[in-house]
Amino acid sequence: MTGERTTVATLNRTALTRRLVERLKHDEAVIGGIGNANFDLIAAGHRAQNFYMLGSMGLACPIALGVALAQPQRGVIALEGDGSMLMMLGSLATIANMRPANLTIIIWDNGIYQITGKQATATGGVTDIVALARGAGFPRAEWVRDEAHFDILIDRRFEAGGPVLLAAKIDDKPGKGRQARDPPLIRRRFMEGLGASRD
Ligand SMILES: Cc1ncc(C[n+]2csc(CCOP(=O)(O)OP(=O)(O)O)c2C)c(N)n1
Repeated sequence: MTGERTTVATLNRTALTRRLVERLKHDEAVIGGIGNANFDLIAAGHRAQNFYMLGSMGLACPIALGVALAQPQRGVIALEGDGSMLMMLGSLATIANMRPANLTIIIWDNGIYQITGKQATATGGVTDIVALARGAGFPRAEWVRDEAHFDILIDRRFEAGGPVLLAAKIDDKPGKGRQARDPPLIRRRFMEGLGASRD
């Protein structure tokens, strides 16, 4: 591993997700990616503004982009695993070019596809997700150095404008909770939570 990545602590997704949710104060929309990102999001306590992506890797960021563009006054946060993010790298370029000032992306980088058996991902090798985001044109992309740094990054994420990408090196622990595997229910609750229900 080279560069800034070598100086960051290995953190825990469950603990960081809890810290994130505790710091939300403005009905922010939070879009959880497939698997562990979702499991820890619901473990931190279900919120009406949470969306849990099921089945498809890499869709937290595209969905969050759509929400951020549709509701520019609302803070929007995407939580995605490194393996899933690697499947949808083009969305970083799209987001950087569309410049939604209200969007934050958090990448949980364990360097493995944890949930399917811990196979290595590219970010477990030489690939640096923060460098990729900067190359895509993100005005701000940073490694989380430790828990206290995470809190500061979350609290001040929009000081220099968005979009922002934060990446944390995390351990190989699985997520703790389980969301309902019911896409229509997840969608309906999310739309209501955002005041966008058409029903
Ligand atoms: C297109 C696609 N390929 C493969 C899978 C199977 N799959 C589901 S989750 C997952 C791993 C996700 O890895 P990552 O995003 O890094 O999260 P982690 O499990 O490490 O927390 C895989 C391979 C899938 N759901 N969709």
